[in-house]
Amino acid sequence: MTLTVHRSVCPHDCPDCCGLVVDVDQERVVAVRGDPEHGFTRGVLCPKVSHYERTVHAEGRVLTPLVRVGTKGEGRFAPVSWDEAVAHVVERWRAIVAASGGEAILPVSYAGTMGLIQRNATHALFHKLGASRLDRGICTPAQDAGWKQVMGDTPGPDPEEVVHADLVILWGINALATNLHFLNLVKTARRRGAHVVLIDTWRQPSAAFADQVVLVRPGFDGALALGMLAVLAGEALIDRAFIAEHVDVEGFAALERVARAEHDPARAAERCGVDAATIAELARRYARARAPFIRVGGGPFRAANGAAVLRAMLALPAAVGAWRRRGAGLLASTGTGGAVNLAPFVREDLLPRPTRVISLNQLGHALTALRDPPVQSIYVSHCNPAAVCPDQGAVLRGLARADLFTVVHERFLTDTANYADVVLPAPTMLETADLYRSYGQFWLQRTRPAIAPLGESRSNWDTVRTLARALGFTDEVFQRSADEHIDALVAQPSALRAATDADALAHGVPVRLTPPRDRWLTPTGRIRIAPTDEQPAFVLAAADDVDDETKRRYPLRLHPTPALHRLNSSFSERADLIDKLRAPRPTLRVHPSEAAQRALSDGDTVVAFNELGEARVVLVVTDDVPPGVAVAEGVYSLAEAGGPTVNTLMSKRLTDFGMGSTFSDNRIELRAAT
Ligand SMILES: Nc1nc2c(c(=O)[nH]1)N[C@H]1C(S)=C(S)[C@@H](COP(=O)(O)OP(=O)(O)OC[C@H]3O[C@@H](n4cnc5c(=O)[nH]c(N)nc54)[C@H](O)[C@@H]3O)O[C@H]1N2
Ligand SMILES: Nc1nc2c(c(=O)[nH]1)N[C@H]1C(S)=C(S)[C@@H](COP(=O)(O)OP(=O)(O)OC[C@H]3O[C@@H](n4cnc5c(=O)[nH]c(N)nc54)[C@H](O)[C@@H]3O)O[C@H]1N2
Ligand code: SF4
Ligand SMILES: [Mo]
Repeated sequence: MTLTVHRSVCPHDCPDCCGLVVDVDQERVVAVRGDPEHGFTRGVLCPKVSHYERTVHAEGRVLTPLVRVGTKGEGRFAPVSWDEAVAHVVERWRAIVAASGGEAILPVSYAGTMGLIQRNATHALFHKLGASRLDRGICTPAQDAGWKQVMGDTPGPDPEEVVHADLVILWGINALATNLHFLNLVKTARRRGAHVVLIDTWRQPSAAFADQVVLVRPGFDGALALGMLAVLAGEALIDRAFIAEHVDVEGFAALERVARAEHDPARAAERCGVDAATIAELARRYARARAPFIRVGGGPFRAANGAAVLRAMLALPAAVGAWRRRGAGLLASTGTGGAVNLAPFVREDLLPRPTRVISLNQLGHALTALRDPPVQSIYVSHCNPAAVCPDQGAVLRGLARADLFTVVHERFLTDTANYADVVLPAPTMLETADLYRSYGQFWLQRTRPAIAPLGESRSNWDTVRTLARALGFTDEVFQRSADEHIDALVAQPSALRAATDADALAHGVPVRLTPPRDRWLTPTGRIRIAPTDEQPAFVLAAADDVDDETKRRYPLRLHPTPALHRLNSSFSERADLIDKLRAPRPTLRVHPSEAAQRALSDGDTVVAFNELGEARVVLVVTDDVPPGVAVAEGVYSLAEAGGPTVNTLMSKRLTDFGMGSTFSDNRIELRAAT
């Protein structure tokens, strides 16, 4: 056996963005290991990716183009050549554009791969076609919007500095499953004496690594943050010198007044469910810490008041002047977008006119209700909307439409691919070239294929080029290979890359970005705490704002959350990982009192329902979840669930800012399955 060794990067939607070392024996990947020379991930991988060769060479890989021979959803296909598949797609698209205009076509893509080239490959083509545009805001745009309102374009703090923290607050993040390498750094900090607090709605698995667990009422983190601020203000724990120098003084004073007048610990406790003494103690501990580091996840911001909640949290590091101290601050996303300007690749200028924008969170509505023109074709790439979108009932009704022409570019026959008219075969990241930046650390890395694309699979970008050629598009953007685009992208100047070694980057070595640390990238050059136009009352206005009748009918707040052995809907091809899941079938975790009230027991198959639909789940009765909350771990396929999943219970409602999903903000009721 003659092994060749290659460097690569994990492409999944995970803040860690691990560096990989790949062993190849004659076009067969035999091992995937962590890259010990990667400064953030240091040779460690999660259990999903440490045997990625099993995914690359999985039996279920789609290796040729396919056309549907069964009914939609059934997943019966026959192989065809690329030429036939492409001719069929182009013929249908030309007819649709001629009859209804480009907006009748909608590209649907998201985070199956995070590589900048493959993830953004489809934009130029669909801009050129004049298609409808997708707003991809299924993940954390409300969090991003809240950050932007307060911190502008300022990058987040460096997660590697958390080892210097003496207080770490994991706020609505399931780090054991979702941010493993950061959690390892938190463990180091803890060994050095840091106090670790977990603030969540349930005792999730990361609680094992915390000294203190604070359970908050879903949606009321803003009330908790303002309660803490009221204590800081009342007990003279605010860093006035920092405020005077770095913060919008009037805005802060306004928020402080509101906090003191309306959010004293007693009132905050009533709202957020954390007792007043704990709020006060947490505030004092925060103020007295030398280096308090807050790491937030996604859960608290996938709610109607998502952006407002982050704004309230961001008042805390400003109040105590944490930002200027090593190992302190608040990390939501590292904000490395400035490292690579994608405009020359995405080519928004190719749009003949500004076409309509459709939210990925409202895909079901778009496919079933939109007119002028109705959506007549979708092109799905690195996304599995049938499994991951809210309002799943509408999504599946839409995908089942006989007159919807659906093209899916995929590695596996996913729930979405099963509804396709045409499936095109996609490679894994080990078969393509790309450039990776992370949203959870500050490393940038370029990759080249470790093996050739398996079977007839073609990368997202090569597929776009194939389609562009067949459509007669001759623009230069479509002429260049992925590597040529990467060369051009990294040749552009960027402040974050100013100190990086271009040669190392070119050779696939992970390189460190250096974000500016000396200023606030806001319009005023100061941290902007309380936007005068959207006053602090906003924090509570939208928290759990449903009427009493709805609360009575649907008493449980549903919290979907990732599973350690899945990455969103990915990895269902892996029997070894399914065996490791906490449950092979979808479960719902509830408190013993909730089960008892409904005469339900642990292990029962139950129906979870609300006005949107019904999903069958296996009940797990546990003290880890407080009354009033129901936790659904992991994304399961329709086949695994035996029908609709909990996504059918999630509404298409959007967040206060950023058009984000409201996955954490849905109510349900349970009954025994008959
Ligand atoms: N119930 C529930 N629903 C959720 C969530 C949850 O926690 N629970 N999380 C939500 C969140 S936060 C997110 S971000 C979304 C994620 O939603 P998605 O981004 O849709 O989910 P993934 O499973 O990461 O990726 C989708 C597909 O991309 C394919 N893929 C991977 N690489 C490539 C490639 O190079 N080319 C092509 N063409 N395809 C590729 C994979 O095979 C996979 O089927 O899900 C959301 N939905
Ligand atoms: N293993 C694995 N890793 C993943 C993923 C995966 O599917 N599997 N998905 C990836 C993706 S796309 C994303 S976006 C991230 C998400 O990673 P996380 O942010 O860690 O996960 P979430 O489930 O979005 O939210 C974390 C916690 O927020 C809690 N929560 C919900 N509502 C509230 C609230 O009102 N207040 C508070 N305080 N907590 C609340 C949830 O109960 C949950 O425990 O993980 C990424 N990494
Ligand atoms: S999923 Fe996350 S932790 Fe696992 S290998 Fe990929 S980047 Fe690393
Ligand atoms: Mo996400």
